[in-house]
Amino acid sequence: MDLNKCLQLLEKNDPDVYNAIAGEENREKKGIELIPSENYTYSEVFAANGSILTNKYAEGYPGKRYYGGQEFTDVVESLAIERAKKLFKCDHANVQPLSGSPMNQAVYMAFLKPGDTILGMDLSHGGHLTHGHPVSHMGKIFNFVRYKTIPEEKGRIDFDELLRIAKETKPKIILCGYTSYPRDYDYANFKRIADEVGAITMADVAHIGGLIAAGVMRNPFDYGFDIVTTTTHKSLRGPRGGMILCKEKFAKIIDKSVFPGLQGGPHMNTISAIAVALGKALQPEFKEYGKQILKNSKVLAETLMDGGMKLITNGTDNHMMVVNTVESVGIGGTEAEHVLDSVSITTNKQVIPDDPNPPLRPSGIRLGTPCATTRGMKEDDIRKIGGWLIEALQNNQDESQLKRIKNEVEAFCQKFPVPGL
Ligand code: DSN
Repeated sequence: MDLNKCLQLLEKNDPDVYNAIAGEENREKKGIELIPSENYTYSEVFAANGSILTNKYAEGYPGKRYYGGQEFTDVVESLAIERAKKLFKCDHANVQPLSGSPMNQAVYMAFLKPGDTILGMDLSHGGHLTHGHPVSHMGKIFNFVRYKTIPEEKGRIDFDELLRIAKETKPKIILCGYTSYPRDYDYANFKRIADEVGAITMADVAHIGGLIAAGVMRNPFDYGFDIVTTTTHKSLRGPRGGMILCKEKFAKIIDKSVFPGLQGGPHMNTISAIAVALGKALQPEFKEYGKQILKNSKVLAETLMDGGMKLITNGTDNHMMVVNTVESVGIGGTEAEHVLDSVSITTNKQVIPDDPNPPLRPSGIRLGTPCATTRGMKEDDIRKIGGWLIEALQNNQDESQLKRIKNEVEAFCQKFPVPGL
């Protein structure tokens, strides 16, 4: 396969699609991505993801497929499984979920009947749509009961209250995990409460999978967790996909729930690319990468707070932070996202705990450092980015200031090539 030749053919035969892809490449190069769930993947991942494995049906699992011709698909899926088990120190890995939502859905369907109860984090406090928001199908099928954090106390979770709720509602699963929570979890306390009420423990570490793999954040399996789910394209830097990791006693029920329960043919090109990314995550450099993400995140949080920005929970222990833009500069998250887009800093609008405003017009933005770190940016670079971000938000009506900041951001970004291209 010659990927350059493939691109040349695309340019010639479908210029509309080619030009959109080229436009995105240029956008990713010229500005700075601060969306905490994104990353720049590796050249080798592009090669595997765009490979001939796209052609292959492989329903089933290595050694037990429903189609012939599986000698190579079995190799890549087994590699992905073995690497995932080693990285996350677990008994079993299912690498077939197409992405984050189906991966969580497959876990719920494995253990619960419609109407059963799951205890999960409130969306506005950092939980994910699949953790029980009413707009998600999951919220319609299962009875989600939500717990909250105490933002003023560094996002602490009140475990006495959690135990009270768990005793009252008798959940089958106690779920911790998040999409916009800037702290780490106290897995030991979740496990203690789950044991007390006889619930399964599940951690959705989609955002911090790479940081756990790098050994710089806590691993739920070290605290006896039953099930861990993670996406593969965030801090793990792989292709877009999901994984369910679990104890051996749940291996069969999880595999059955993914296929044939929820999905058909696995995307073998993606699975081969997951194997590649996990191979990279096993290298010593990945540990350094994880450490640098956290250092950069701390520095960004400090720079923003020193510049008068109000951060939810007053800081961060992971790769992300949430800024209350209404309190900081008097504009909502949607407007802040647009202002920052106009200076080539990409962020995403974000609800804050118990946000009085709706998700499309929320009170904050969410930021993170995996992308900047992948591009080789270190603490001093992050301070500059934080400075531009504050300046842009504070001068959000001043076209000439915004133009100057955009020029400075784009000139700065040229010094940091996007890996993988
Ligand atoms: N969209 C992901 C995120 O940005 O956190 C979660 O689904």
